[in-house]
Amino acid sequence: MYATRLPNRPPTPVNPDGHPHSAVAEAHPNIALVKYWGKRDAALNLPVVGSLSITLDRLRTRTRVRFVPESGADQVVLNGRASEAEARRVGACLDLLREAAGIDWRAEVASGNDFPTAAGLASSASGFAALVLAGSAALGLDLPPSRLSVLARRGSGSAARSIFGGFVEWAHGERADGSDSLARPLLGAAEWPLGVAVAVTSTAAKEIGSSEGMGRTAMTSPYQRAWVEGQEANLAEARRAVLARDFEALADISEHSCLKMHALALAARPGLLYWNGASVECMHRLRALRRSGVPVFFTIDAGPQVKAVCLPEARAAVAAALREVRGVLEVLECGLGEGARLIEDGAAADAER
Ligand code: 2P0
Repeated sequence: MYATRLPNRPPTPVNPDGHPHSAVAEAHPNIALVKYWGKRDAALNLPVVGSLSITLDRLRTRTRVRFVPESGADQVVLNGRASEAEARRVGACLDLLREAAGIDWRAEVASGNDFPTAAGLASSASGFAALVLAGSAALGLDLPPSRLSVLARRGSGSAARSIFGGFVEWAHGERADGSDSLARPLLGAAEWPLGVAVAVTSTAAKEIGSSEGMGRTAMTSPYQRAWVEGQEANLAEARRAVLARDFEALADISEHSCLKMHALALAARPGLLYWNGASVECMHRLRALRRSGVPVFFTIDAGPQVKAVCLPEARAAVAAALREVRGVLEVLECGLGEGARLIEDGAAADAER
């Protein structure tokens, strides 16, 4: 099993200068039910629309951040391999923490996922949520979750939501500096413990990343304005469904938001086609299940994996049905989980794998 879970507070400083220099955090991916697609500021990762998500339990990223009193480039090891491209993105996010702490030390970051990276399973969401929590604790910064959400957003938009567990809403915010574009928890995981079955239909990295896809969509899709104009009403509908624990209502609005996001992206030039044949077969299978009375709906992000969300008692049957679909490689079963948290440093060796 994993390490003992600690409350969400910085560890006791071990050095006389007031910070421990090293900390480990873990976080889970989240899946949007009302989608984020489009940025009002690409540099600050400010979205044009709010979004609403669920944080998963089983899939997780574990990240160790260690600051060393030297100048030079940050080192980032991701799933056991050094990555210069990630080092730049991670370093830019850590700069925000270094600035807050008044320190210019370089960082050594080791991060591991227990699920396929870059295959539409939101590894950047769990990754940047774990990074800012571990990094801030390593510097002895006692930041509230709301501030961590803003910082995680700078690394990857959807990471703002993985700071929290259960049902989460991320506001687009109004301010130019992004200080009001952060996530907040709506309902705890234990208060409506839905099940999720993720049908993996490809393990290849996607061809067009989300940032590029969003930019192309905003520039060329004729449906961009309708997408932005409809979002507030969709969010209100989903929020109501969550707070009333109304599964049918949540199913309707979630499938609508998913298909609308894909319609928007399909209409870009060139069109963004994130599905493969198995993705489409999975949607048909899940619709048939729902028609037969099984409480389940689908959602799909910027990749070919299909996420089936269901009442917990239906999860085994939903997963079994997805495993029968030709082209499904694997089905990952999860529930709803907690937000990002610190774990004991000594017990976290597998962040270094
Ligand atoms: C979402 N997606 O709401 C949407 C739906 C994919 C489809 O957030 O550029 O990796 O880092 O802000 O967060 C994936 O995009 O993009 C995503 P950046 P991110 O979950």
